[in-house]
Amino acid sequence: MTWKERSSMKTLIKNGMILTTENEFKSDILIVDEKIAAIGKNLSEEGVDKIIDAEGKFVFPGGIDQHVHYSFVYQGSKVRGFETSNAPALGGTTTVIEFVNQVQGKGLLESIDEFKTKDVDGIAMVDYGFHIVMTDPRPEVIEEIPKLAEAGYPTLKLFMAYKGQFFHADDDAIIQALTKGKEAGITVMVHAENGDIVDFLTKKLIAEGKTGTYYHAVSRPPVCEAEATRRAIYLAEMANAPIYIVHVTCKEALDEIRAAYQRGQSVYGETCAHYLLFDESVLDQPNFEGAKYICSPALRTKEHQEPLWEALNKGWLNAVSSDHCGFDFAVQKHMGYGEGKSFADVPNGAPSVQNRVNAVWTYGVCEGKLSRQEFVNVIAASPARVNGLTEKGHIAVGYDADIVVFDPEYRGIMGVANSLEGVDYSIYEGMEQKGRPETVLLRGQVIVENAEYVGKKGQGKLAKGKPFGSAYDKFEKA
Ligand code: DUC
Ligand code: ZN
Ligand code: ZN
Repeated sequence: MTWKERSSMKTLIKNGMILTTENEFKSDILIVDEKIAAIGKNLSEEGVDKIIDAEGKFVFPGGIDQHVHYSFVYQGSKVRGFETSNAPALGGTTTVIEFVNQVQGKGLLESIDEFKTKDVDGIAMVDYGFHIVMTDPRPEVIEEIPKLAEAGYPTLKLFMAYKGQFFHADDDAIIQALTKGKEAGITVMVHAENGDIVDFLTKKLIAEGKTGTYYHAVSRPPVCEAEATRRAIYLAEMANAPIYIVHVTCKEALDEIRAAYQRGQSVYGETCAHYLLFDESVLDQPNFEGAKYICSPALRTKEHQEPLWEALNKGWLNAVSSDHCGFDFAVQKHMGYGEGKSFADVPNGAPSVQNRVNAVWTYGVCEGKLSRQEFVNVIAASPARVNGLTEKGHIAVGYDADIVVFDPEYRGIMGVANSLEGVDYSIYEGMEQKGRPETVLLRGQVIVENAEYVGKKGQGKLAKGKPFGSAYDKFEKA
């Protein structure tokens, strides 16, 4: 074998039903090294190193989870990090985008670089990108915003909630980020909850002795999300910039997004699998077990779920993310349960990165709420476009060979026993799962085989995003 032959690895996926956002068709896929090289029927097996039989299987682009927290710290407690990023791989997600908090006193890129060097390089098992969370909007930091685009990080997030925490952002910071960001095609994202309302209601509930986990939902009702969503939309209109609302949960916020969308404004959002599948009743459990479902925004009543599915169908929301945040239940209970403690002391977050794709398939596609094309759109294609990942999220020649071969016949039960998330519980415990990723390829390399993770630590690479992602489609590009 010559050096040239050895240096190129060929894999053939045969006879799978390929899913795209537009259609589905039975075909073979030839992968050469990291890229999809050909798609067609009866592709030649000559010189092929590995053949994957996908007869009877669906083949779709590796999931892109644009909303994960592997670095989140709350009152000194830290989530599980990238050492557990084999969990998304097993669940059919090949790229995650992490929210990195800007360290106070440091720059935006400096904060990302520090986290990347210390906690991601040599560890990540799927590809990754970063959204910086601006926490310290000094003039020189605002000036730095366009540099994010050059570095391959074309998004920036602000937390309208969490009053009193260092990462809370006021309207001034949002206006400045929108105005500066649009110069360079940076998409500004917001966690839209009115921090003052949450603060006011939390204090009131605690003074009334209402400290149990259910009151988390009472402390941050839909109106507090709707108000912040509306405000963010108007701030974006004033700045003539697009805006992206993360984890939309309720009808009232959707009303604001839909109205803006219909006015022609560039407003998009995502929801998360848990808002589609769970309602606030799970917060009301004995032994503080409801803490497992304390995430923000809070879970809502059931009546909000159908409008969220509808919004995904209509394109007012264009992604289903996980908002993965892996705090142990033991930590949540320790922090929030007992004398002088309350729901407000519980670190917020739901571990959910592994089950996102399976949950949307089982409870979306199999229940007739999403077509298979919409499924591909919300779990991979649209997040790729929003984040400028122009070589991911689609099965076509020239794209990264991030591919899931999915067995639709599998039946199983989700839960912590099958989880690689490294957390001591699963919000999906005991729920039925229909179908599963049988083989997963990351840039042409098999990282899941026979539904077992077989990849290597450090195999994940930085996936740089291009500026002017799809939230800018209605704008003239600079
Ligand atoms: N919400 C959560 O539930 N966890 C992390 C951060 C957030 O906004
Ligand atoms: Zn958030
Ligand atoms: Zn989040």
